[in-house]
Amino acid sequence: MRCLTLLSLSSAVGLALARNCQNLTVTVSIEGRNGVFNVTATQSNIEVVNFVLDQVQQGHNGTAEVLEGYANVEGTYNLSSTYCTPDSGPGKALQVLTHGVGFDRSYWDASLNEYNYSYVNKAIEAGYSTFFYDRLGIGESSRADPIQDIQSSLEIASLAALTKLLRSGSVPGVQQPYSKVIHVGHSYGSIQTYALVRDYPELSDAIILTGFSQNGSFIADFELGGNFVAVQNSPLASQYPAGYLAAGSKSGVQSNFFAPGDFSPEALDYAYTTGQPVSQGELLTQGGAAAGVNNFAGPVLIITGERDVPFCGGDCDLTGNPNLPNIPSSSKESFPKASEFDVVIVPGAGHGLNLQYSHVFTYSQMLEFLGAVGSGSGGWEDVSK
Ligand SMILES: *[C@@H]1O[C@H](CO)[C@@H](O)[C@H](O)[C@H]1NC(C)=O
Ligand SMILES: *[C@@H]1O[C@H](CO)[C@@H](O)[C@H](O)[C@H]1NC(C)=O
Ligand SMILES: *[C@@H]1O[C@H](CO)[C@@H](O)[C@H](O)[C@H]1NC(C)=O
Ligand SMILES: *[C@@H]1O[C@H](CO)[C@@H](O)[C@H](O)[C@H]1NC(C)=O
Ligand SMILES: *[C@@H]1O[C@H](CO)[C@@H](O)[C@H](O)[C@H]1NC(C)=O
Ligand SMILES: CC(=O)N[C@H]1CO[C@H](CO)[C@@H](O)[C@@H]1O
Repeated sequence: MRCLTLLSLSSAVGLALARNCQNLTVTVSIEGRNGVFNVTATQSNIEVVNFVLDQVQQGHNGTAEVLEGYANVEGTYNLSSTYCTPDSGPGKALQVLTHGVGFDRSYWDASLNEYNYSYVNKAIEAGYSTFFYDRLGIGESSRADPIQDIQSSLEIASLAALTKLLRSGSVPGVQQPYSKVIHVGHSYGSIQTYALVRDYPELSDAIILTGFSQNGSFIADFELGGNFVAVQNSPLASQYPAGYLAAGSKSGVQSNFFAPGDFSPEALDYAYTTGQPVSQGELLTQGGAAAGVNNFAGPVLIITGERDVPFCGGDCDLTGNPNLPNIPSSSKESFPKASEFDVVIVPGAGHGLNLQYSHVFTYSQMLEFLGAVGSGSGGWEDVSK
């Protein structure tokens, strides 16, 4: 299926932005070293809350307490995706976008307010192609066991396999191999992007980690604040098996993704009605996945809302350490070889950056960063590399 979308832009120039988008199914054959957990799929809201309470006990590692060992999980899975180029043809580089918990790939191209919040539109306008996909187990992508299969390791393997296919021009519908690929994540998608370039540094030319830090002290706020219920008791019941947790209320979504004063009620409605659940396997494995020294040698931008709950406990600027300007900056030590390492804190923003008023600032910072690191020899349009 192919379709041309014409979008009127409220930009100063008042031009019509033409983009060419196509939905694609990409099949990946992958293997991950997953945890084996002594956990059963939650069947009721009470079991969901019990699961969360087992995860968040202070001084405990709830994951280690149910970990029995590791096993290789392998399989062939479909990733439901959307590929967009400027109307004029393939962009100067391809941005691969990985969404976080609570959303599917539409997070990057929200129809809210006539696509006014769409990051994809901004990236296309700046001359990039974009590829965004539903993570394994989410949205229209393949399902598998939500505890033993849908975990960080297998999902990171899927992002690596997808990137290799895109780089070699082996995805039917993607007209050309891209020699320059940028990876952008949000939240859990940033965790996976971090792991991707740690484990396969050659697969990316630049990364942007949005809604991210490596400080794991605040994940309990997110798990409790989400007011999670069993997916069986949510509007998504027919689309997911037991073992997924869904937001139990709009207030849970507000606590986790929106900061006071930075959003419209319509944006909160949109996030709630388009929301997607999280698997128990993901909750068990997200904490440990963005650890370890990262020898990625390309440019790195971390951009996080000042009032981000899961990664900053609601205040990224309060570190108690005069040498650390904000919590995400502690990742500088994790990237000893990065050619560029920048951190931007979005004033007044919560965790769900793309759906808040501050998205205008967020996107301009992201695209400015890419413009700066992609200029000159070896830059995005230089295909000699
Ligand atoms: C791609 O799939 C999404 C999700 O099903 C749908 O909303 C969208 O309209 C499709 N886009 C195109 C270009 O077909
Ligand atoms: C699995 O967990 C249950 C409690 O939830 C416990 O009774 C059982 O002994 C555990 N099994 C193993 C093999 O650890
Ligand atoms: C992937 O999707 C194709 C159709 O697009 C289908 O034929 C195939 O069975 C699917 N594979 C899996 C692993 O779901
Ligand atoms: C908790 O335990 C898991 C499994 O051993 C490990 O991967 C993770 O890094 C640990 N988390 C912390 C914060 O120590
Ligand atoms: C996380 O951030 C808090 C607040 O700045 C700080 O007290 C704590 O030491 C940090 N933890 C880690 C593991 O960096
Ligand atoms: C990305 C974008 O164009 N955002 C605009 C959405 O609409 C608000 C006001 O309605 C503008 O301030 C943003 O610039």
